[in-house]
Amino acid sequence: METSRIALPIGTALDRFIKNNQDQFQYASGELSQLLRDIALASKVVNREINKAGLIDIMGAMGSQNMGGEQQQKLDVLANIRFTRALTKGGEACALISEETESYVDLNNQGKYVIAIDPLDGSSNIDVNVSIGTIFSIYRRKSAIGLPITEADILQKGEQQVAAGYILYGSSTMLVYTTGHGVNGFTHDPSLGEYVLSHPDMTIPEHGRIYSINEGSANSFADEVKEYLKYCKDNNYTARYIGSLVADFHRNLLKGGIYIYPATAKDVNGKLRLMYECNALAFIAEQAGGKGSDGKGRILEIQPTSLHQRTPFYVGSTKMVDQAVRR
Ligand code: AFP
Repeated sequence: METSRIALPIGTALDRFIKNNQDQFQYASGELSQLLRDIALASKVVNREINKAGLIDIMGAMGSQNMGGEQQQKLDVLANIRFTRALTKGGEACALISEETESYVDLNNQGKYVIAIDPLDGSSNIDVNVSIGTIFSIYRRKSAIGLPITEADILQKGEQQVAAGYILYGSSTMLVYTTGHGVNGFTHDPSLGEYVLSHPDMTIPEHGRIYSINEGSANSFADEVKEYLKYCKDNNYTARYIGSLVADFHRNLLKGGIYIYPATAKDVNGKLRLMYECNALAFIAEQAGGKGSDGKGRILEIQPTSLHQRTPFYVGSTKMVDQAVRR
């Protein structure tokens, strides 16, 4: 009997993949690899906690609000602690921008990287056992090591990202990331406690038939957005909206589609955050052959002026984004 039939290969574990591909990275000194491993480890801890939600008292609201004035959930706070702790102890990051903290956290060390993170995105879905995610962007600091962190280190354009990724806590848990050399996806094998390469070299179809938008706010969309939605319906596209950005984005990445969060009467600049939601996903979309736009131009070229800046967001298959924003 062939040995492979009694011992199937497990594939490439994330650690091995990161190590094998370290040379692709312009500054291949190992810190970025370590940073990705720190994030992966923290995500496994968060994943473990999410899986126990419902059994222990970690569901529901904290009774406090985050920077956007939204109710913080206990798991938002817990995930923020887990990622902050992993990145602080790792020593590779000098500053952390998070949805959950008003100002950036100066990690006060010799780290070369600035991290922007939404530790737990889609928090309204936590209590109802629907997919949620983590989104992260990694930048190189601009100031010299040893000097205080400056605004130029923190407020960098998305095109300056050296790596970005997300973790999807879904029917399985996946980590998807790019260092600017394509996009690769890893599925968590709970029995091994490892992320294993399951989606090598991911590409998004140039065109798709899925549109993802919260149409409940349609009355206050701009006419161009209403027209695009009519176009989608006239062409028998399919509507899919989970309300967890990572999950909606991931599905559209695999199947082809567009995710839109436009300006609304309530959120005149859109709801989503440029620095720790849109930049990472726009970078991944581009690396997979897709596009990310604010309706006027490339998301990655926007110069942020504040940490929690919001932006309208159109992301996904190139032809769909072009069609949606040309109106
Ligand atoms: P929360 O994490 O605050 O629930 O926001 C989730 C999110 O930023 C994104 O994941 C969703 O796609 C979007 O908001 C959903 O917003 P609406 O409920 O307004 O559609």
